[in-house]
Amino acid sequence: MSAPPAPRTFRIAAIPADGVGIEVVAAGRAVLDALAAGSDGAFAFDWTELPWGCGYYERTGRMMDEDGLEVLRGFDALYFGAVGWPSVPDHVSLWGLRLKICQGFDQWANVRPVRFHPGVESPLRRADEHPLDWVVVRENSEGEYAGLGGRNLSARGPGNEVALQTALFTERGCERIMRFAFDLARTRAVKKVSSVTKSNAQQYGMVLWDETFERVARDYPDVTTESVLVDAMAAKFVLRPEDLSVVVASNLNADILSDLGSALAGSLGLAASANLNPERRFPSMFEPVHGSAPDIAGRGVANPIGAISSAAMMLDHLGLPDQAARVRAAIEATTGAGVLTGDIGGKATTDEVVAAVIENL
Ligand code: GGG
Repeated sequence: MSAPPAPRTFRIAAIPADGVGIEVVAAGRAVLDALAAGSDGAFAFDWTELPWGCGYYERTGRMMDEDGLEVLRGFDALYFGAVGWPSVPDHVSLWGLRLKICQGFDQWANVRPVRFHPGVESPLRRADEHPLDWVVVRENSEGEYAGLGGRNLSARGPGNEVALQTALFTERGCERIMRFAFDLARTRAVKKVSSVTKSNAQQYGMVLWDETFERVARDYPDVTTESVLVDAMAAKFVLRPEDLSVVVASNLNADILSDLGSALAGSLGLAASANLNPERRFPSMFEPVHGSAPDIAGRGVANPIGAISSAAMMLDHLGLPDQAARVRAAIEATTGAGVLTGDIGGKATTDEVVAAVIENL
């Protein structure tokens, strides 16, 4: 008789942070724990919850501990909620936590699938006629979010301040995210990569982006390509989404387009995201695309699907693709049965959606 497989325990740092982040991370954890409980001991999650976020900032003057990256470094993955609260300036909270982790751990590929769920009405008229499913691949380490620039008032006097916000495009940064997008496209039914540019107006960084895309594309002759201006791509998301498979874009452009994509799928509350360090030198971080939603925080009505789908992406990353597929199927069964939160036209609470997903596992 062969010995049973050794149990695999994954050490996960949970960082719920702010607002609905607290509710949706609890939701995702409940689903993953239910999955582990049903695995006959094959795998388990060892959670460490960290209290960082805007409340922590109000108490300590820091969004996370000074040695926060050292604390996180040894984990198998990070499970993040949402950052931002009206008491703390948004640029302080974002740079003090989420961007500090993404950039500190070189999580240079941000993968944001746009998925359409059964039972969820899309504002796109043609969503019922075409199977729609595409992925936004966001450059997550430089571009418009390089944090370069400064403000200067010097002798100009009040009302005359100047500010520089400089975008950084490196050939290496462009190339690695584009190769990632092409490799991803090769795993999909439609082998196509759409590059989002603005090189007509941004003649330095975006021209380097375009030239790198053309060069990288030559190594993937089996993958169809197109290069589309960001304004035209916004229109295409609405008018011709069936033409999309993998969309690769710079940090800011992809941030905007992925929100548009999830809104077209029905709600931002549905959208999942993985901040990957593909070389696995550092832990990767999984989080819903949505923010902290102070208007509904603490009421138990936040949509947990984005956070649970992000947990499914984490399962893929941890080498549990069958379990990830089970979670995705349970989500589809839940929305298909009409168990929906208010943002997608239903009346269910966060807990009711979580219970239905667990029931459907
Ligand atoms: N869970 C995602 C989140 O907390 N987002 C907050 C935010 O403002 N993000 C801006 C960005 O991702 O660029």
